[in-house]
Amino acid sequence: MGMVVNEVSEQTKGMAIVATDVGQHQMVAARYYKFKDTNQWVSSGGAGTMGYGLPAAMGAKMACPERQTVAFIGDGGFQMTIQELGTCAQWNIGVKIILLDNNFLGMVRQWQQLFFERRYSAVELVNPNFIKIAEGFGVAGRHITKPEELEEAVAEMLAHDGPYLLHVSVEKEENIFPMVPSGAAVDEIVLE
Ligand SMILES: Cc1ncc(C[n+]2csc(CCOP(=O)(O)OP(=O)(O)O)c2C)c(N)n1
Ligand SMILES: [Mg+2]
Repeated sequence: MGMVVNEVSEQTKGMAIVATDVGQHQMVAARYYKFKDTNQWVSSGGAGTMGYGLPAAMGAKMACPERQTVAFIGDGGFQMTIQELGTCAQWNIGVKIILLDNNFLGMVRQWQQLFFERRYSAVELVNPNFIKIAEGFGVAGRHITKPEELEEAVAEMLAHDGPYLLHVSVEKEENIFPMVPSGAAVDEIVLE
């Protein structure tokens, strides 16, 4: 995930408006995007409203149509407002969606792994074909699975005129740190 955010950061020179959904990808985006300006970060923070990422990115793009606007979204939260792809197509809202797909409700899986001895419950996702869904709504896109494809795929996405879905299959059980365990104080932060 970090590699993907880093590539987008490099190719947008740290100047894109960055929206996120909620979960591991949100923390990864916060860590690895090298922000160069103010008012670039559109995220629900600790409020944790899954489904926020895509509509938030659309609003930002409509307010600043001349700015490159990217949205980092997880495979779980994307499915909460995926129908907004139709709005993107209808009004040609040129948001660039980077779907970081780990086949899990990753943030919850991480907690179950670290604090409940990997007793996974209701965190594995059986996902639809996201590119076909985008196609159905009239939104262009591409699915990549290998690091070698990343640089060119990000360039293609950024050069595309109009909304675009870049579906990236990532490591399924990657963890993101630092994190503060539930009920713990900030000085009990877990670094790795
Ligand atoms: C509407 C809503 N339901 C449930 C949650 C609890 N929650 C926080 S992160 C998360 C998992 C998100 O999974 P995904 O969108 O795939 O992102 P990932 O963590 O895998 O990057 C869940 C279920 C939430 N924040 N909001
Ligand atoms: Mg996920």
